Amino acid sequence: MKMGLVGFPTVGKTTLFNILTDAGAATSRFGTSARAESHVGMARVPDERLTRLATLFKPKKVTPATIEYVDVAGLRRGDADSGLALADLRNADALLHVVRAFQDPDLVHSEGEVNPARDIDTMEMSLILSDLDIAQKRQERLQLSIRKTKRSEEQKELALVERTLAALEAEKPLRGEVFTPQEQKMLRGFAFLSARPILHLINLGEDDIGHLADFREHFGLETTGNRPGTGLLPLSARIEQEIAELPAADAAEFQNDLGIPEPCRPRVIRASYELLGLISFFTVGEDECRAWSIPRGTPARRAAGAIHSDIEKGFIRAETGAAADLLEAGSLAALREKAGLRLEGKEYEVQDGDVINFRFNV
Ligand SMILES: Nc1nc2c(ncn2[C@@H]2O[C@H](COP(=O)(O)OP(=O)(O)O)[C@@H](O)[C@H]2O)c(=O)[nH]1
Ligand SMILES: [Mg+2]
Repeated sequence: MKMGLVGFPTVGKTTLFNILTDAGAATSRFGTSARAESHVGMARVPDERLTRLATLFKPKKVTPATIEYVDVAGLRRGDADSGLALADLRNADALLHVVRAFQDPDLVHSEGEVNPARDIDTMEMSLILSDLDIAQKRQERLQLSIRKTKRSEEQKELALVERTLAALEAEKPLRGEVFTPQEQKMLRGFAFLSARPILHLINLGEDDIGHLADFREHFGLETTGNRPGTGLLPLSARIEQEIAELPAADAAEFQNDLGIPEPCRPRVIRASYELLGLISFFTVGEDECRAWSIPRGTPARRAAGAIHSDIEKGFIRAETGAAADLLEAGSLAALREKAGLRLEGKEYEVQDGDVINFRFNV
């Protein structure tokens, strides 16, 4: 799964991208041009359960779940090139919007004075306008083509496109609209950006770090997080970057002094995972302990496909237990003895934290 970082220039996107992925991309006080290349990096999803399973099995290899982050060049309003940056985002499954809340008199903000609530609305509006453009073009084409041939599929699609247009013209992001699975399939090709779930990261300054707990009231964001498919999370990229560069003991002390309960890296990655609607199941053994990502609600047989299509095709049963129970029992044998392992069929809905051994025919 892929998350795209969006945001105005010099708001801290690349700083954050580096914290999340260790990719070491260059930050800039001047903002990158819209033609600059995007950075792509992988983040390992921190999972206490996997760490503990690994101490139990001592495998040769421990493989966490991952999320891909894409840091695209900053968007400038009215910039003809911003279409390019947006195009880069259309492959992303969800968006991470970095919002500047830090003050820095030497660093001019492209949107004027620092105002996170305004930036969030402006960014949403850019996404809506870009989708509107796509929907209008499609509407015109469909109308032309229907005049010639009157194909019923095209008429169905036109009705759907017009529904999206109505929402977009009312300045409503598409993530708030309800579409049937069939409609979602029809819409997939449009890659509408306002339909993506979005996580707004409020990048606090050194002076504002005391507002980690009350940032909503402080910046007038009381209701923003209640919008559909929308998450909100405060952090200070600059401080986190400094913490990441310190030796572990000093880092913990510095973090404590500032009143930061937990580093932002695991918080952001976990929030991303949640926003993407993902859960993890585990496979365990002496060779490898591994976390696998699947969308919440995935039946066992399809979940097997995350590992290999042959296991999905030849699926017989899923021998399943909970990681917490396995950790408590101390071994698979002990868990089996306590009747903590069940045989589940293909329709079983895999739960977050399941440890699964798939039985299959090849
Ligand atoms: N004062 C301050 N500066 C920051 C903070 N976060 C990022 N910056 C600075 O803003 C500039 C742009 O950061 P960068 O991550 O390249 O932003 P991007 O253009 O959004 O990718 C760099 O000089 C950063 O050091 C912050 O929390 N406080
Ligand atoms: Mg950048």
